[in-house]
Amino acid sequence: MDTRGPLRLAVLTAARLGLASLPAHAQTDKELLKIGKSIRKHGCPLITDPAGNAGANPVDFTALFVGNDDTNVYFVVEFAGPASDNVSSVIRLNTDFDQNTGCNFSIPRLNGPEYGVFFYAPSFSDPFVGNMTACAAGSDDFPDRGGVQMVIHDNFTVLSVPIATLQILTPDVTGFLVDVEGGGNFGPAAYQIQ
Ligand SMILES: [Ca+2]
Ligand SMILES: [Ca+2]
Repeated sequence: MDTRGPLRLAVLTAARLGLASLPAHAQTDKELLKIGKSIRKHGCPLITDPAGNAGANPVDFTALFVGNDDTNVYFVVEFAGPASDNVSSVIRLNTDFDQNTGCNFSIPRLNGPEYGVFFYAPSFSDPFVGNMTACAAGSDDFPDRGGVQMVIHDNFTVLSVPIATLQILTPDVTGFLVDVEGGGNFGPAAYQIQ
């Protein structure tokens, strides 16, 4: 299925709200939540997984939506229960679409990410964008934790990552393969920055 149409719609909606022209870091939680809700309402999920299959893990992933404007890529991660119960998850991004560059995992389909967007229960740690090219990522890999912003609402978490951060390792980035780890491994799926 071609998901680009609905995602483009999500982008247009963000632009109509007057948010696309804001510089990075200018979003309030309210604005980020508004963008996330719009992407979730008007877009199709890029990755889905059933609810109720995570066993004892408090993290039961159900869907990932992705959208972007000129400044940021937005990720909406949906869970079966309250998103505040998410202990630890990571969104991995293979920003050159090459599985032979980036981290080499034991799960072949997940090989090749350059970036990881790590996010946690707020009481545990703030989110950060890490450099995964050597399979080890830290919160100080990029300035200002990679510029990531996060808001948690009901059963979903919205994260924004500046495109400029993705350009640090992949200057000509046009999109990425994305997978989610949180109560299991989901994806990857391809996303083209519009
Ligand atoms: Ca699930
Ligand atoms: Ca790669």
